[in-house]
Amino acid sequence: MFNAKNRSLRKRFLLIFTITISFIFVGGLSEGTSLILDSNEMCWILDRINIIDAWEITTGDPDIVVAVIDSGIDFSHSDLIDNQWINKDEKPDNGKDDDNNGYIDDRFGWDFYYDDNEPGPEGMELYHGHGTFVAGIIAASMNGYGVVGVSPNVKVMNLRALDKFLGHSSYNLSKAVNYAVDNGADVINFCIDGADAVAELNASIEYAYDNNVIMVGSVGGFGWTNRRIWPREFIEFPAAYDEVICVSATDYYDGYANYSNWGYGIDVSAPGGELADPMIYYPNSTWHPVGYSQLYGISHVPQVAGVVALMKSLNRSITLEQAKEFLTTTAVDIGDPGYDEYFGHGMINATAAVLEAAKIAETSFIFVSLVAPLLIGLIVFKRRQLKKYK
Ligand SMILES: [Ca+2]
Ligand SMILES: [Ca+2]
Ligand SMILES: [Ca+2]
Ligand SMILES: [Ca+2]
Repeated sequence: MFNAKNRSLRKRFLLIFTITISFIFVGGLSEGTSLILDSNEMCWILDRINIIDAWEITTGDPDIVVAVIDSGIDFSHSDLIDNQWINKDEKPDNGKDDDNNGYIDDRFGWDFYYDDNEPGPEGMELYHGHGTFVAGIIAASMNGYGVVGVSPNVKVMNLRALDKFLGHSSYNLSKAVNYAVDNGADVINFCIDGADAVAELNASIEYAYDNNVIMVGSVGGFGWTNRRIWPREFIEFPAAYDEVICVSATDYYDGYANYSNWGYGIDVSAPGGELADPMIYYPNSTWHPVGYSQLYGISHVPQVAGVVALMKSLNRSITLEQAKEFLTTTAVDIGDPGYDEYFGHGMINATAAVLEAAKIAETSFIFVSLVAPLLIGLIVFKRRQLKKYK
């Protein structure tokens, strides 16, 4: 009698548990995001990649981290200040490596060029504009002013590896990649070309891949080079690695940007702007030392990295292979019909790609919320039955 009552209580508990968990997860997934968006924040590039409806699904999870390996980011910028990755286990300015990661006082990332703990501006150096611009394309805040990034709620890890002339050593790049992996990055953005595939960098790229850190890079190119005059039919490292999603740049009219390299191996394309009237045709983003600026040729990579960050926000375990599949199968075909050597599979479609990622997220939510509790219930039931007949 007592046992039967106990059993029915247990069954009832399992049922309530299952229903509650289901509502928590289904509720969490379908909850709409309130958008505080001013239409002036929307640069034309965001229309081209069809982002608006993706933001109804997610504007990014603050636990997702995109490492920007670049010239350093000015996080005192009011449109970026909320999205700075902070190494919480590291106490600043005490001269100690509190989290024991090999870097002293790396509260806000690391400067791999000067090998110090200040990756952002220490003065008014213009070269920090590059990294600041990239960070804004990824994650400028949706706050009603300035600009807005593709994934405005994720965090950006500031890893400076470029020198004052935006050049770099592949050795510093490899150290920055290792740092990103070891300190919790989910995505790495390379607005960098011309790296050498040295052994250290090969190993770091493999290390990031093995730890499911998704990397995005540029096919490469020089701003002043017209491809018709000086053909540049090759993909530069790090984008040339199989483990890095390779992105080419489009112009204002969705044509091929004439400063960009090309070649088979490009996965997708995204708007990079063009060498014409800057006020109309250049993408707009956050800048250092002042406010905002227009620049062509570097926005294509961070837009794709931002979309990958949105996908990871729905399900952190999404792999490179899945991210590539979602991006390439939903891309809008431009240029010659089908895959081509200028646009790869085509212009990214942020909303469609994020919807694909949401399907995976739903499947795992359904497993956790419905299937898993039922399985547990079944096991408990079977065990009790076995005990009864012993
Ligand atoms: Ca440290
Ligand atoms: Ca410290
Ligand atoms: Ca803003
Ligand atoms: Ca095509």
